[in-house]
Amino acid sequence: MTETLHGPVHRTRPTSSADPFSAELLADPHEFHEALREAGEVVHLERYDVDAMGRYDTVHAALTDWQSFESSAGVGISDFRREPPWRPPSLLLEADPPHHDAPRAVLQKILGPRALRALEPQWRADAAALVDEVLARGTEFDAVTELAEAFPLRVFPDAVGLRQEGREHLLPYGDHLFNTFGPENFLVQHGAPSLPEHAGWVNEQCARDALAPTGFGADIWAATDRGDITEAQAPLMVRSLLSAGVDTTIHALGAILAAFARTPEAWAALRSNPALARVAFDEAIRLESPVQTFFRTTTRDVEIDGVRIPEGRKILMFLGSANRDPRRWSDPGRFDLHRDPSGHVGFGMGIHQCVGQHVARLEAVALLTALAARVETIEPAGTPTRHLNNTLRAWETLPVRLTPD
Ligand code: HEM
Ligand code: OVM
Repeated sequence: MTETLHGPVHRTRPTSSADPFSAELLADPHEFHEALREAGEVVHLERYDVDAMGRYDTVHAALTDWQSFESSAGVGISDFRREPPWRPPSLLLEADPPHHDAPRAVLQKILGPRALRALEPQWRADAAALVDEVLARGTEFDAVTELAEAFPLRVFPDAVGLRQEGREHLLPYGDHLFNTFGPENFLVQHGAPSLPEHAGWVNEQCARDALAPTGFGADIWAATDRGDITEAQAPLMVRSLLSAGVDTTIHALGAILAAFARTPEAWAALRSNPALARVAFDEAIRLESPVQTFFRTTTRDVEIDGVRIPEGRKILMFLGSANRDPRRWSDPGRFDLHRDPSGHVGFGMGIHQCVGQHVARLEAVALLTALAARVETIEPAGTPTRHLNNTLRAWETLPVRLTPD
């Protein structure tokens, strides 16, 4: 803040009339993000009367300060203090300490790197089998359906312990959920009629006796036997896996495959050094930010760069903009396997940082390693099309041509 002889200077924040949830800006947000970052640390969005952050430092600082920027009033545009949430709030995503602590500790252990080591050999074998099957059918196809969707759907529902019947509900449920973090626009209206059937199935799968005796779901229920969480908490925690664990990884894989298809030198680098798969995953998350935005709510008056934000305001944080802020990243629009993408906020930051990121990373590394072992080149075979979502950045179709070796 600027000090003068007369005391602190209070600026009025810049404003924007743009609608970040319009079809136009969802399809192509980058110019808007740049304008947002250039306008200032905090920008008022007139259309929704919320405040927005697009710079890396500001977003990072707010994500880390959970005491001032809470999640329990909802991390979508809806303010749970004023309107009832459409589903019982998540015990992770939509909770603050101390309520957040126990569910977080339990899930963190179940989804942690040590626990996942047991799954790794099977997931690598599944990835190799999928790549073989896909290549046996042909070398030109839609990478969204054949790879980005097919692989997570092959491994994740089994890892949770879901039954076979009804798995087709997972993707539309997640897609609608991520839409509901935004305003009640065309996307929410389009998905609303079929929500009850998807949500009904998802909620039924959270019961102890609906889940296989082993898997992430059973692990959550086992934590109730130890008294780490209550029996009332377990189903909502299983719901978190089914809410956050499918669409996110599908769109992350889409982002990775699209990045490689348009950056042949990166594919060549991965081929000669498959250990680059991990950095490729995080670089693609930084570049594309499959989860573009989340809100917070101020718990007190906060002052940022001389601008006062009152208590109880909804703040829209643009993770995707922070991840391409030239103040933090050099040549931010470039997919570069030789940069260090760590510190990106594509998984958030602080106490809510994605608890499923090791699952997502393992899926991506398994699939990329299997592809790199069998495929010499990957190139675009047509114009990819976007799938619009109020929160997610996604491909609808991604036509590719592969050259197997
Ligand atoms: C939290 C992104 C995969 C479960 C988050 C957050 C982000 C995120 C940005 C922070 C939300 C916030 O700060 O308000 C992603 C991306 C993924 C991914 C980009 C894929 C590449 C997964 C998977 C799972 C999962 C596979 C489950 C297996 C969760 C849960 C939370 C969370 C439960 C809430 C954690 C908390 O509030 O403590 N994720 N996620 N995510 N993620 Fe992920
Ligand atoms: C949850 C949840 C739902 C959507 C996203 C998310 C990205 C978590 O129900 O806990 O994290």
